[in-house]
Amino acid sequence: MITSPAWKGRKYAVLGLARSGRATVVALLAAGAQVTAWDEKSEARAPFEGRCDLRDPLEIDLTGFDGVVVSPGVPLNTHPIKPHADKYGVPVIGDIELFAQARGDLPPHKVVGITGTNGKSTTTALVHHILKEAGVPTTMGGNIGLPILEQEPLPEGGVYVLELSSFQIDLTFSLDCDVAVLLNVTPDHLDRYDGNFDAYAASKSRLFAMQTRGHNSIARFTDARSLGQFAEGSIASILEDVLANRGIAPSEQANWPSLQGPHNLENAAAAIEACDILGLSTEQIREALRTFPGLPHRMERVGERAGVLYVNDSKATNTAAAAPALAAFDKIHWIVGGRAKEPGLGECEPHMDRVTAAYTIGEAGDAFAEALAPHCAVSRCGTLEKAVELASQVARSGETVLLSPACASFDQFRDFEERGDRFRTLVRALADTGGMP
Ligand code: UMA
Repeated sequence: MITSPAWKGRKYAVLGLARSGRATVVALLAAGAQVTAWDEKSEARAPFEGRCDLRDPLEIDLTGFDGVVVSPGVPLNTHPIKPHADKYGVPVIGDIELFAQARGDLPPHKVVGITGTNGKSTTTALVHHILKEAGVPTTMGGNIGLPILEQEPLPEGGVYVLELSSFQIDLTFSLDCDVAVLLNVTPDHLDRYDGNFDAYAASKSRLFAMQTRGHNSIARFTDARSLGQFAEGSIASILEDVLANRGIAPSEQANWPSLQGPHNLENAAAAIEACDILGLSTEQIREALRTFPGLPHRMERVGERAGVLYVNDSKATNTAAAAPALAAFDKIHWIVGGRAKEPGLGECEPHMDRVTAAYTIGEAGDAFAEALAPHCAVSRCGTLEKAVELASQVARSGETVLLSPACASFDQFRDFEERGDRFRTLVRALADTGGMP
């Protein structure tokens, strides 16, 4: 666990007791802080019965509190906690800010922070993989895997690789990344920014604003320009220039099985640059690009049944993220829908010639069905269960059943991971009845 003596005797309220909130309470209690914790769900509160004061921070006088630690899933734009804390002058922070505060007590280390609308998880996992293969002590966290405070501190010389969502950056104020990466910014999560794309982009660019002079930033030229450039005094790298500058030819991508598609060339370029800055050799980087195993829920080949390939791309939570999966396969039976982030087919539209049939699910199912009707056969399925069942009956040998929903999962699932896990289970159940290997 990562904790800090600086929290001893301080008072914190923690709102939200899912993964990040739970880890936060445990780390604060271990440091000797006084904690008031709350989650609207009683089952989330239950593990803390008798361990800390369980009261809703909205209902209490926050005088004397040092911070309200809010989970990234709590919508800051609409939730009354922010104005309530403001009334008492108490900062609203997240677990990444607590990590930033704890850094001074950790053995000397570096932090790579990676944000962007799409590609964050792949790039984070890839940087982590390259470092690990090169023998550097490393761990990854943030918007991926275990919450960062739940992890063991790294020994001296370690590198923390953090995937950071805009929700997490909004709750972070002093994270000075040694290397900060902004992969891209396209419309996403706009419900959390009152429909304002500039506010969402500004949230992402704060990762650079928090850096001190001499630290490194990496972004695409267009995003860096539109976001008001890099932090003053940072050492800036433009993503478009990386491959030429670092001696790795774009044609080498053919040797990286889990990094196919143009979007992954950009993700790889960001990882190459970050690892180069951290002092790794081109040979170390090149070797690890070859052995990167890829991520679950990201164009994950779940199996084959009767010659039909089943692919779990549940991580595609907007149309820009789903488009590369559509571009990667032919004769697709596309399972799409959930909670829409934007109207229409967006960046998926140019790939409609690859879709044989579509199976719509979730809140946005009907809207997708209408948008898709001119392009392919559409079945309004409502649920993932129905969609998998129907697609498995219709798809023929050589075709692909692809879950790449282009939507958030929150209308029907806890998160995209639960959605992808359910898909995998459903596909495996088909195997039990139909002989999938
Ligand atoms: N809650 C309240 N009151 C409210 C609203 C919520 O009590 O008004 C409670 C909920 O009941 C819930 C908790 O607050 O128990 C919210 O938790 P959470 O949704 O933040 O869930 P965590 O398990 O803590 O997961 C968070 C990130 N979730 C989100 O950003 C939505 C995880 O990112 C992250 O991996 C985890 O912290 C560990 O650090 C997931 C995600 O879906 C992968 N991210 C989004 C994405 O990638 O698109 C941003």
